[in-house]
Amino acid sequence: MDARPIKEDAACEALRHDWSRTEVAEIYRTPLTELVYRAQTVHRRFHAPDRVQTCQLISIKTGGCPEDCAYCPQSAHYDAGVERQGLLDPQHVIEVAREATARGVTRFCMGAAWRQAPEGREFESVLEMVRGVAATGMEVCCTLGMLTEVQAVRLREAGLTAYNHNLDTSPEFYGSIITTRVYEDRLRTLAAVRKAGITVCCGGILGMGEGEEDRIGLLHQLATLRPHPESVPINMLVRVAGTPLGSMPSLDPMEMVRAIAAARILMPASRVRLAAGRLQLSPEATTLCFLAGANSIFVGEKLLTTPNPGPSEDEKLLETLGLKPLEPHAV
Ligand code: SAM
Ligand code: DTB
Ligand code: SF4
Repeated sequence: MDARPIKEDAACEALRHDWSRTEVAEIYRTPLTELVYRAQTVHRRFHAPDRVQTCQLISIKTGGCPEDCAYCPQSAHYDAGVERQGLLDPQHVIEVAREATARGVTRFCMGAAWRQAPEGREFESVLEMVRGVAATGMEVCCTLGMLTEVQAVRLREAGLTAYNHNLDTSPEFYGSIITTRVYEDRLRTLAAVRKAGITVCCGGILGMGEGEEDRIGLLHQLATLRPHPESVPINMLVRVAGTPLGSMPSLDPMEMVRAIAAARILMPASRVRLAAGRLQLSPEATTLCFLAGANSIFVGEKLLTTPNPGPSEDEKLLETLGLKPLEPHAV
């Protein structure tokens, strides 16, 4: 490897936040081999090309969510057969996190099927989980729905390092997927997270029936956030029976490759995560996603409620490709 990764702060000048939608469209529509070549070139300037961060998810509160996100098996508006589960016991969550560190996981993400983070006893329990997970030395991420500025500060004080809150799709397509909140609500929570000094994890979902223009619109929104989200999850829709998107036609995996490559070029210093949907990708398509600049995956048998490739499958893939998990603390 002749290109040394450069540090994020040193590279800040190279980062642009003023991308026009036309520029994003031009990048997205570049012939695929050229696009992947450009993305890989950028990737090597900013990141160690042989490292992939492994992150683990846990659903700390499952199902019964009042929002109507059309993709989501946890929405109370649909019956996707997800068993509801109240907030887990903090000690149990901390134990699962400790086990994850032993497997080389360096980021632990706690997800809750809430419209917004609650106040009171349940929020205190989440803070206890954050403190316990932070003590393992892993990056600690939560995704709890909308947050107030005060809640964001309290999470930061408990040791939260990242908050996941996805924009999901373009502003134009958003209303076809979710009616119980608006894009602006998402942006407001993202601003509260930033203000509290927590890093932002923000991305979207492909394969929901959106057009190419919507994928471009999502990338444009993400790449014009200032600063860029430190982590950008690109999810491929997991089609769950019982949700309105349960029988969507399958997405061409090359759209995942294009979106990841474009994200890498637009947000060079960010960690781009090949998130949900890996079970629907062949090893070859997954490899192309890594080549396009993805440098993080979720590991473990389950995402929040849906299956994910198991540890043996992932270990085999990473070994075949010669990719190594990110070292602890080497963020
Ligand atoms: N309730 C919180 C919220 O929506 O922000 C946190 C949990 S929610 C399950 C986290 C993210 O998971 C969503 O923003 C969405 O991007 C992703 N997600 C949910 N269901 C999915 C599916 N079926 N396929 C792919 N991604 C999905
Ligand atoms: C993200 O962008 N994807 C993860 C994480 N952030 C929270 C969630 C994927 C959920 C997939 C559907 C499920 O398992 O319920
Ligand atoms: Fe609720 Fe989050 Fe699912 Fe939407 S994505 S229904 S907010 S759990």
